[in-house]
Amino acid sequence: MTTTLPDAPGATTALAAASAVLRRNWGGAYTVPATGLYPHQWSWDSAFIAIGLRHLSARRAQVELDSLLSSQWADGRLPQIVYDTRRDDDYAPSAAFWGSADLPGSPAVPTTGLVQPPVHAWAVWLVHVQDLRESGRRRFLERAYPRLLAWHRYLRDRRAAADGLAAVVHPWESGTDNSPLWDDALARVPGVPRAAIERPDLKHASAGERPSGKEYGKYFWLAERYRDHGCADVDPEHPFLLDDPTTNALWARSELAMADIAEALGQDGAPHRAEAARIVAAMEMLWDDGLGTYVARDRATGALVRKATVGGLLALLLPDDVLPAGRGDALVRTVLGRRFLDVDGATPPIMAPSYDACAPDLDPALYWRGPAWFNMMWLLLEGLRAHGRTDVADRYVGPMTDAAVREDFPEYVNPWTGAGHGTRSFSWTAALAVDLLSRHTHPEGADTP
Ligand code: 9WN
Repeated sequence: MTTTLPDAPGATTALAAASAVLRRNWGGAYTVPATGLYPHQWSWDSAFIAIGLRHLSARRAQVELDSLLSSQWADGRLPQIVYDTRRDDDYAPSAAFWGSADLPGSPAVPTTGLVQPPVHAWAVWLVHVQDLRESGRRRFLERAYPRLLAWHRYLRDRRAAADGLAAVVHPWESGTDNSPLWDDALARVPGVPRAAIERPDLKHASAGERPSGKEYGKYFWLAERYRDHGCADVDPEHPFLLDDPTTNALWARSELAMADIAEALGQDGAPHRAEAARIVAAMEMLWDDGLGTYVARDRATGALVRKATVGGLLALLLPDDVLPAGRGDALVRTVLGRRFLDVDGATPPIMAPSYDACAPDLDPALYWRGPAWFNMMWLLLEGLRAHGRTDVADRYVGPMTDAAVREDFPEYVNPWTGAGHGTRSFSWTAALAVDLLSRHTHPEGADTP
């Protein structure tokens, strides 16, 4: 791969295009992921969006996170979706499906009862350090910290088993909805919900790029089951309960950010660092030495789901002094190896596929079963940098941001060609392009070796 960091003039054009997407998708208090396909606020989207927005307006980035944090449930959970009821016919399941107002402890705004991966504390920290003055002036950390504490407490008290790992109760909670990690567990889930299955998503992305009708039946059935048990995390027979590597790695990374936040507020960061170490130690149960990655575990059977997915690599975001000895190197080897970036291969991808490139059932256009996603690639690049591989990370910034702009900020891309799939003008693609272009542009307009 010869392309390296983008040059300054190219970056200026790309930044303008990405900023325009974020402006169009901004609704006054938050940014929708996409105006057609995803017309509400999504939890981990807002965190990634804020990471990009901080370069354009620290205030807007704070407002983005504030609005999500203010939709917190009494038990601390941050909801997967905060609904704009004016658009309730445009996405399914709708606010009417969840009826959150009838559920104990729900916030004043309509939301789902599910959650998404906890990347928020890290996003809050990155937004804070971007503009200390604006953060201080608006008391951003003071407001965010207690809410983040409650959020992490929810994960520990309501989602973690005695062994310390947090489980997801629905594939949507992993953020990697139709990942092959969930196939075997979903096989146990009935596929005929009581509610009619609406698919407004298919107006905005082709059926071959979205989860199937069969999967949607199971998604709705599971959501109904969780809702009908009050979203209370007390259903002993809930048929989908898996320890997710994405959720747990981001939880650990966010605990390190919580330590920074606590210390910036004059409080003790040590309990958060201990919590990160505790989560990482628990994640040993998910380590698959053969694949060189973390995998999922099905709580119903206790079995590991031995499939390599991009989410299994995110522990790379944790520094060597938190990871077990040699683990950082092992993860770097897997990221650069033939299952993902295949740096020594004949046709290396421009971005890491979401699923093992060596798996015969990889589909480069189908959602979380092969395409490359910008948030995951951004996380991998951060992880490579955290492990001293800035040289490698730099090589991907140009190709990745080029693909983002050329394809009109697609939701996901073919990892090898960069061809866009899913919806376009997708907010986190634009936001993370803003972040990469703002931080890693080559000032002279020449290639970096
Ligand atoms: C369900 C909003 C979300 C992302 C997820 C992505 C997709 C939703 C869907 O879009 O999921 O949450 O309807 O497919 O998988 O990661 O947060 O962008």
